Amino acid sequence: MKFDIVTIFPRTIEAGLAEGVVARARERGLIDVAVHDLREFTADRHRSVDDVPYGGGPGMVMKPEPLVRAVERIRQARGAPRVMLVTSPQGRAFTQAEAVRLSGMAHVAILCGRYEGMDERVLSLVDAEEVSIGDYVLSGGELAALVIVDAVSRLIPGVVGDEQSVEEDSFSRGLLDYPHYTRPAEFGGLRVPDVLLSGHHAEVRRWRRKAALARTLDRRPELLDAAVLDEEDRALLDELRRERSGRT
Ligand code: JD8
Repeated sequence: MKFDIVTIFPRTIEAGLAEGVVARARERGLIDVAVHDLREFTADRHRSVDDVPYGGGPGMVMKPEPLVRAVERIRQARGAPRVMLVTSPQGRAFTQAEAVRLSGMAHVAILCGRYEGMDERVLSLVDAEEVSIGDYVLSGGELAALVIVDAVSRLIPGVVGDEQSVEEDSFSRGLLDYPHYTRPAEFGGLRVPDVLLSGHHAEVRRWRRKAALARTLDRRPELLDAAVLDEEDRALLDELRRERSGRT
């Protein structure tokens, strides 16, 4: 899969791709990420990428010309991306479902915003979709682009060593993850739950499923509406709801 990222901070993007699962996928040729410095597509002596907003007001706006030229270069040199994304607080939510959709695309480009955002015309001119990684304010789109590349890359076969762990990732299953423990069996006065030391695989599975449901009920109850729950899950959830409502 090919990714192209356009940014005024190419070193931020390269730093974010330099280690871990994504770095290894890149080395192994499973993903091809090209990072483009927006300033290389400027035409003036000062390499300006921003200008004052029409209508006045605070801050600066990203000029359209360098962004459109960068996209034209990507299309010539790397082929036309199937999806063009602009990271923006105004975008629709980037979710695991969106990551799955993008992982089926051969080529995705991401334009990173800065300042107050981009001249609105860029979006229609390059046929871009605006996406947001969450309801908090970032200083620019670079970290959002890294989040998207990370989430999408892990879904490409071979990128994560253990395919089973990708399938079991909490948002793939629709529930939060269960608690994890490793040795020693007692640490800081806290013991690992006995069932995990018991070797009873069916009991372990049931305990983990219940713990995942309990956490989801406590912290993200809205996830339960969309989660795929079997008969046993519903029984465990009823048990938990009864426990929490004060009886037993
Ligand atoms: C792109 C500029 C900063 C936005 C003034 C501070 C995504 N989930 C997300 N939160 N924030 C962003 C994001 C923020 C950005 C840009 C993405 C470009 N800023 C600006 C307008 C108001 N600030 C994001 N994805």
